[in-house]
Amino acid sequence: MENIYIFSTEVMWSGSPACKIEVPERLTVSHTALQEEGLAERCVSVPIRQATDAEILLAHSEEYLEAVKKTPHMSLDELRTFTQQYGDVYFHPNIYHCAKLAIGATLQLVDSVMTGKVRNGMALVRPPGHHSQRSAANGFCVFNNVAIAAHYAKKQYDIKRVLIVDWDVHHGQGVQFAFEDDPSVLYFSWHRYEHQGFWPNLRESDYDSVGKEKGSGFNINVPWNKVGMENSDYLSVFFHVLLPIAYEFSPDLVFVCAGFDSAIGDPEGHMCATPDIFAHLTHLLKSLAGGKLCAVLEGGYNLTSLAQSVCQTVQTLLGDPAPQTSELNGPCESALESIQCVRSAHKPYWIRNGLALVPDVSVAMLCAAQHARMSLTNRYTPFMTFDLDQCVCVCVPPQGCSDVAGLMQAVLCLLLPLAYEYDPGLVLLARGPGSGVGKAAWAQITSLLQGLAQGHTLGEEEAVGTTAASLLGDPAPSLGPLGAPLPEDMEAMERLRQRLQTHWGLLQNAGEQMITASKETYSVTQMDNNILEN
Ligand code: Q6P
Ligand code: ZN
Repeated sequence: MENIYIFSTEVMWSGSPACKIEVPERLTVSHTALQEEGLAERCVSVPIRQATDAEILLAHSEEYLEAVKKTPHMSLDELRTFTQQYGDVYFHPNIYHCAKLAIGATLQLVDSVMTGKVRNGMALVRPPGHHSQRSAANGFCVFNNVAIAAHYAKKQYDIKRVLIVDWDVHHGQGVQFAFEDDPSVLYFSWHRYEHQGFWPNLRESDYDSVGKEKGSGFNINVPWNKVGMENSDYLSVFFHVLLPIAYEFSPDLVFVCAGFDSAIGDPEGHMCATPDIFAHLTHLLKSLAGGKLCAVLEGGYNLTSLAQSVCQTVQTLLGDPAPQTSELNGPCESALESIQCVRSAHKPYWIRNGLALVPDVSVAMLCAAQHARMSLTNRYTPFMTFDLDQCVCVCVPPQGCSDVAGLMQAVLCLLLPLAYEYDPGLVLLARGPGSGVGKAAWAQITSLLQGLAQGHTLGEEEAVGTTAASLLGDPAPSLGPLGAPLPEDMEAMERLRQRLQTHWGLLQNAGEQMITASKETYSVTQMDNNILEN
């Protein structure tokens, strides 16, 4: 099984004076870069097709489809008038044709992934889709490629839960509106917002739009209220917002609205995240849904940054190790504020943390050995250490390990942030005897940690089978929807997170006020002290 990419060779409008950035070169530079990096030849190329009317109608009204159908026959004047009823979109006589191919390519990708022909893939298409609504074009988008594809996948393959991750720098309000009251589709978007000062300037793009009715809790907006967000800010949101919820949700299929205007140098986004961050974002998402991931191009207007980001994404989809991260620290103040707001808006629905973690043990090997020796009587059993000379030792209580929900929340909210910031050269994986960590959870942990140390991971003991499969790039099996961890585990983890966040910025997920309030609520127990003294 291999990865695929799909490339629409049809050239869309060129040189439209109205639109200086959404240009055909976006596709050609991406494609050329994939060829030059030797990535294109490692992919399976799948023929594209046109979408049918019935498929378009999965997300659009009949009136709107009929109206767009007329555009190829319009005069330039008529096109201009037609265009003016929508926001920031430019109709060209050829765009209806291209839009049908963009959907068709996306659906071919879904079919290839769902039938197991390939493991995952990326569709390089124009025009993009995430702003398009039931009866309206918007923001360069005619039809909503990903919304149609999500409907299509649910219908065609009897899928129960779909996750859509929109890392484009603009809010995909079209996708939000399409699934707002639908609990079977979880939509996540981060976007440049600046307190509603940035396009599309919608009140509905803020963190408090969490979904409606039955879909409450299934819409996640992370507004960026400042420009200049960096790798640490993006990772923080993944660790403290998206991944904990996504694991609890347990999707059967993941879509990425893969816009790269969230990368450095983009004239729209004005963000500072580097192209290699997309390797990590991709890697982290590959652990969900048994690796079934469909990335679909949206924005990205700095041609250099775009091409590099596309390569990072495809390379990671192909299973190459993600590049080493460096200089990670905590999120900036504004990002932290957004994270805190989203987390509290979603508290009623999600975000349940669990378990405990031991920091800062220079004699971690001793500690690990000691814990292993005492594993029958000791409440805590180490399950992993990393780096040789300055180890960090993470421990989980035996009863907590059978609680997969708690274990995974600890991994996502404590272990990953800490590990990413620490930036180890080597990851050693060890499951102590009687740790209680099940095979599936272990595979997940192994797979997630392979985003570190350029994938240099050493496993050991009887977990060899699971670890080896994961090291070979087999997707970790899904754990299924996770329930709530034990309350005492949640408290223990929150205490430790708070204590450690002064040294590890990536552990931060709340502002000063919240930290102080929680400190009063929780007192340090003797058990915690024992662990820390060890
Ligand atoms: C940006 C429109 C408006 C400027 C103010 C899938 C990709 C995108 C499109 C952004 C449209 N700029 N008049 O769409 O999200 O990158
Ligand atoms: Zn965009």
